Amino acid sequence: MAEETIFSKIIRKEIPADVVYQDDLVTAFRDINPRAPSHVLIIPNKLIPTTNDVEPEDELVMGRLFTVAKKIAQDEGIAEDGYRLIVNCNPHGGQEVYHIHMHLVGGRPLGPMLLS
Ligand code: DGP
Repeated sequence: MAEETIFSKIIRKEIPADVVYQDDLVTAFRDINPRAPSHVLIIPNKLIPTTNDVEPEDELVMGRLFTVAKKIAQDEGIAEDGYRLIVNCNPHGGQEVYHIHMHLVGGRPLGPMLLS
């Protein structure tokens, strides 16, 4: 059994977060340490620790991350200019919280993707 993270508490509204969207499958809230004017994390309500743990039965929820990212980008007014979606995996990917999350980052030119 995977261990819950602070994100499970955010989903259940047990700790405060700036939640911008929630439905039966996913929750989206503003990153506590924003790297750009818009920085939202979109997560499955179900605990999936990393992309290595995604199973075929998760395809619906993983697809929902993208349709919600599209909606939030529109709501934030950054869809036209563009933005970046990032999913980090494990230590080499820079993952800090082991509840899979998609970063939606935008609101300024982000430059080329960093590999360092
Ligand atoms: P990653 O490195 O991909 O695992 O990113 C984790 C992100 O989660 C990081 O940008 C900061 C954010 N974060 C961590 N703890 C909290 C929290 O308690 N609340 C919110 N809103 N964001 C958090």
